[in-house]
Order: sequence, then structure tokens, then C-alpha cells
Amino acid sequence: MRNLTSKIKEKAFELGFNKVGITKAEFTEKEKQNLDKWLSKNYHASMDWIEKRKEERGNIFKYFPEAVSLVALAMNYNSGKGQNDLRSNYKFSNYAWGEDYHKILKNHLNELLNFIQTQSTDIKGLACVDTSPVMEKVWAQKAGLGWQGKHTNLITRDYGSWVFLGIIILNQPLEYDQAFTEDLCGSCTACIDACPTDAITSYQINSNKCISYRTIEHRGSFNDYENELDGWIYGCDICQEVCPWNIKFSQITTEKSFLPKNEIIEWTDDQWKKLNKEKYDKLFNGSSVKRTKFEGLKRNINQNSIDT
Ligand code: B12
Ligand code: SF4
Ligand code: SF4
Repeated sequence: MRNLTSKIKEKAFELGFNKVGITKAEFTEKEKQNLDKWLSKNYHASMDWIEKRKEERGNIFKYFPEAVSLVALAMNYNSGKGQNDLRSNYKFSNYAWGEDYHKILKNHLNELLNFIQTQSTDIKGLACVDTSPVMEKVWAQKAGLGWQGKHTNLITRDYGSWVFLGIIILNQPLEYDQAFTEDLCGSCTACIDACPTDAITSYQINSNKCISYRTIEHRGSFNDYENELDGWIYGCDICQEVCPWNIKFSQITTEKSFLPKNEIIEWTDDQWKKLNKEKYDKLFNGSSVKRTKFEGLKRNINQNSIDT
């Protein structure tokens, strides 16, 4: 068991993951209750896919009945640049400046899972990034990677919260890490104070108010209540930009595919305003920005009144 655990960890670092931790699969009663409360307040807005698969998201055994261990992995995506490095006044979330993280992490996770499965023919597993009904931040905390800050993102001591998460669920017992039980937010409220739409109450996000939700997940036009985007045309980074853990402890990623495309840095307000379908397809081919579709990005650009 010890041998397999250390082989998994070694391989994870070799593949470019920055953090890895392992935890036992168990029923997450408290987190399931939190999820149900969150859904009952309609904080998921139009993301019906969370409601539809809430039983699996709240109970790992409903998703993968043979689950015994979860390997939680994190990959740093901080390019060292911020919104002030963009030529345009439009703001564009840094997590989508490069290649689609789903694709990059999924490839690495599958490679890790294949490696694990070469160790024994009995090993079954599932690789998850974002879209599976799994509470990734919850498992990452249990596996010791960090804690969920008041803005709800997982913060690590050594990279801040600029990390993507991935999970591998296995039917094998392994050696487990200590859960991260400290809450290092302390009395800080910087993210809550800085959020332009008051979307954060401690440890909970009301997606209806969150600019990230509005610019990425919301479909159709905005009503009066939803139209505040604060200059953001894709995602929003404010609550993470102001976090002291990101200001003090972030490091620059070694994963080149997360570095910003030239257009993201160089495009002027006018170039964004003139974005057409052809340019959109070319620029965002293989990017997570495809999620909001051309119409969505165009809507976000038009919604923000930027004077050039
Ligand atoms: C749905 C979703 C969203 C939604 C909702 C966000 C949210 N906080 O839930 C929207 C569209 C708004 C969103 C935005 C973003 N997302 Co998102 N998102 C997800 C997704 C798919 C599911 C999250 C989920 O399960 N939400 C349900 C709620 C209930 O879960 P939760 O917030 O963790 O809830 C906990 C707390 O609220 C707490 N709680 C609830 N009530 C109470 C009460 C008390 C008293 C306490 C103490 C706690 C508490 O308990 C819950 C369980 O422990 C995950 C991927 C995944 N499969 O996990 C990515 C994920 C969370 N997103 C990610 C990213 C990068 C973002 C953005 C930063 C992108 C951007 N720059 O625009 C923003 C951040 C906005 C923010 N401040 O959260 C990353 C975060 C990485 C990290 N370091 O944590 C993830 C993990 C994807 C990934 N694979 O890397 N996202
Ligand atoms: S992503 Fe932006 S809008 Fe959403 S909670 Fe953070 S600061 Fe608020
Ligand atoms: S800004 Fe402060 S309160 Fe918010 S997540 Fe960071 S440390 Fe926690």
C-alpha cells in the first residue's frame, strides 16, 4: 500500500501537478447538507445540472459505488500577469487566458490513472475535472491540499488559490494524508468587501449575483438585476486578486499552456468590440471560453460600457 501511494505521488509530480494528497472515500454528511441548503436558496441560479445530480455530488458512493480512495491534485495556473497587463479596459479572467484547463488536466489525470492501473489489473478508477458530479474543493481539503476560503475557492499555502483541481477516484486502499483542518482566513474579509455585486456571504456564493456565473453560465439577455458586470467580459477574478494568500504566496506556473495568448494581452477595446464569429472561433479553439459561445461573449462585451 505504501509502495503504491508513493508511486502515485511521484508520478503526479513528474506529470506536472503541483500538489497531491490522498483521502479515504466516505459519506460527506455535513457537505451534503451544505449543498442541499445552497440549492434550496437557489444559489445555483440556472445551473440545473447541479440540482439534477445532487445525490451523486453529495455522496461519492452514489457516483462511484466502489470508491475506496480519492487522489486530489492541483495544478498552478498563475502566469504572473494581472488585469493591468491587458491593453484593453475590458477584464478577462486569468484562468481562461491559455488552453482549456479541462483538456490539460484531463490528459494528465488519465495518464496518471493509466499508470496506476499498470500496477495491478484489479484497479478501477475515474478521472474527474470540473464536470463530474464531485465536490472537488471538499475532497481537496480532506486530502490536505488547502482550505476553502470565504470566497469558497480552495486556497493552498504555497500557491494561493490560483490552482485548478482534479480528482481520481479509486477502488483501492492507500495511505491517507491529514485533512487540512485550519481555516487560515482568520478575521480577513477582503474578498467579501471587494466583490462588486455582494455575491459572497462567508463560505457561500450566490451564483445569481456572481459575475463569473453571469458571464459564463447565464444564457440569454440580462435583466436589470443581472446586468452589473464591472467591466468583466469572461469570468471574474476580483475575490482572488484581493486575497492576501494570493498576493503573498502565488508562484508562476511552469505549465506553458496556461500562459496568455498574445491577443488576450494585446487586443484593444476596439478589437474586442469588433469581435466576429470567425475571429472568435480562431482565438478560442481549444479554450474553455467556448463554454459561453460567441453569442455569450458578444453579449458580455456589449453589456459593458467602456469608453475608448
Ligand atoms: C458550480 C461551479 C461554479 C459556480 C458556483 C461557484 C461555487 N462556489 O459553487 C460559478 C459559475 C459561480 C463558478 C465560478 C468560479 N469557478 Co467554479 N466551479 C463550479 C463547480 C463545477 C462545482 C462547485 C460546487 O460544487 N458548488 C456547490 C457549492 C455548494 O459548493 P461550494 O461552494 O464548494 O460549497 C461549500 C461552501 O459553500 C460550504 N458552505 C455552504 N454553506 C455553508 C455555511 C457555513 C456556515 C459554512 C462554514 C460553509 C458553508 O459548504 C459547501 C460544501 O462544503 C466546480 C468543480 C467541481 N466539480 O467541484 C468549479 C470550481 C469550483 N470552479 C473553479 C474556478 C476556477 C472558478 C472561478 C475562479 C472562475 C473565474 N475566475 O471566473 C470562479 C470563482 C467564483 C467563486 N468565488 O467561487 C475551480 C476552483 C479551483 C479552486 N482553487 O478552488 C473549480 C474547482 C474547477 C476546477 N476543477 O478547478 N464555479
Ligand atoms: S468571482 Fe467576482 S462576482 Fe463572483 S464572488 Fe468573486 S468577486 Fe464576486
Ligand atoms: S480574501 Fe481573506 S477572507 Fe477571502 S478567502 Fe482570502 S484570506 Fe479568506
